[in-house]
Amino acid sequence: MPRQTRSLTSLALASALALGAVALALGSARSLAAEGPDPVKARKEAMEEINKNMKTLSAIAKKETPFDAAAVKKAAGTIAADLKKASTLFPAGSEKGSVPTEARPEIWSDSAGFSATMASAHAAAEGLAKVEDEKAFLPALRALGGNCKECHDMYRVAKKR
Ligand code: ASC
Repeated sequence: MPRQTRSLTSLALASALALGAVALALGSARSLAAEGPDPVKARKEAMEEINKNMKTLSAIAKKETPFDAAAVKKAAGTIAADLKKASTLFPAGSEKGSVPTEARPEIWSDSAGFSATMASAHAAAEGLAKVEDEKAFLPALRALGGNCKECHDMYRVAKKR
């Protein structure tokens, strides 16, 4: 094969491979969008993990379990990570999902306010994770609980009683 033909052939081959890779990438992006986790489900899972870890922390507050800085760090660190994750799980268009949601429309109409309360809750969880002594534990837990409540009061549908 003349050298020029050979380089054209390898160019054609390289282009075909590159196009194939792009097609594969697009295909997997599309199936991710179609089959990827529902943000409503994912944010509910994050909130449930937060609730579970809040129970661990409130048991310490109620002296049902002894204060343990490592346990506090683990629970509050998990809550902080979940809050960070959850704050990305309210994209435009996720007002409804495949499961019922208690998210209020204010999350999207007042997204700056929503982001600010989420950021504040996240900071409170990080602060709680840094608590080393028992004296600082209750105030830090109350600060986080206050943030949870504030955000729920403004951005979560009121529970029926
Ligand atoms: C929790 C939980 C909440 C908050 C809130 C704090 O453990 O499930 O919704 O704490 O009660 O005020």
